[in-house]
Amino acid sequence: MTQEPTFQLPPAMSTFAARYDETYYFIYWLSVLLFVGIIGAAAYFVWKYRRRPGVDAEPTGHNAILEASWTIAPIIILAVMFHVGFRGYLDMAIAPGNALEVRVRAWQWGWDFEYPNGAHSNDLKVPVNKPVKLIMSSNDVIHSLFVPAFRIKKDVVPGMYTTVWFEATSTGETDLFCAEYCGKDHSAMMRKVFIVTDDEFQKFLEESSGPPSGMSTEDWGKKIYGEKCKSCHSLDGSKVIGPTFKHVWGEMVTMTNGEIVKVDENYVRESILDPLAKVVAGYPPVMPTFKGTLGDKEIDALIKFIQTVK
Ligand code: HEC
Ligand SMILES: [Cu+2]
Repeated sequence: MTQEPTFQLPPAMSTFAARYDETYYFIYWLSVLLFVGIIGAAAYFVWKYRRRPGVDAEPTGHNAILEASWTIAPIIILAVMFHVGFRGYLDMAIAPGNALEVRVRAWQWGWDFEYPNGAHSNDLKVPVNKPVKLIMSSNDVIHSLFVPAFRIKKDVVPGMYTTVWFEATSTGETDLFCAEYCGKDHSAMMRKVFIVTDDEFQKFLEESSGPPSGMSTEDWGKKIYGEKCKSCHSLDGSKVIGPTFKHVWGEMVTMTNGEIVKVDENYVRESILDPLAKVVAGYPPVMPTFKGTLGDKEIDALIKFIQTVK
């Protein structure tokens, strides 16, 4: 659920927000209390011990219990503040292992978000109720990714990677800023974050993927092969972990259960999405499924490419 913004804080749309806001208000109200207490006491003493005719100043003694308590009490309060802050910092620093990884590029002046299937976007799109880890770098100067509603902010630095993670708790949209003054159009680095359901997110991935501009479908298939399949499938006839792709298109292949299958669109597609449905005789059933990592367009490109491996 979106928590409405308050006078001081933006809407709360991530799992971090509740604890973050509690810590903020704890420190805030403590500061108010100390301000009122200290200034109030000072004002009262200024009035009480004002100079009056006939009253002489006397040396004030000293009070060991009072002095010890105003030393020890702040130490305890500061230790509590440190503890709460440090725990929150650790939780925010380390993303859960199952987090969706999105690569972030910042430059003067814009953002690019790249998703696991190679899709790109200029606004950040994420699924609701799922941890998302941003792996960020910059092409030029230092920028900083800031999403107030998620309570996250992290510098984006050239020549290194920084990471930050969050889990959105409600669908909707919110703002993303650059929070590090980075030149003339720094303020133009404002983008949207769209938080959508898992289904909508998968649909977005499918739709926004496709070959990089200027690349043919076939070459794109070859590129995906190089990234995802090459370690197990050769192009030159040699047996690696899985069968070679050389001449495989149109072949009749024997499965472990004796079934003979023709290598066509449907078979390749099934092999990619559900590798255990048909296992080639003589090979271990070790191929991972690419369901969720490869969309229809990628699978079509791979098929196009496999057809050409002669
Ligand atoms: C970890 C190794 C591994 C990876 C990575 C892998 N595969 Fe496989 N693949 C295998 C093995 C082993 C088999 C044979 C057993 C089987 O059918 O499951 C196989 C079988 C196949 C088959 C059936 C081949 C035939 O001769 O009948 C196809 C098609 C296929 N893989 C496509 C792909 C594509 C496309 C990718 C990349 C997106 C890929 N594989 C990634 C290990 C892998
Ligand atoms: Cu910037």
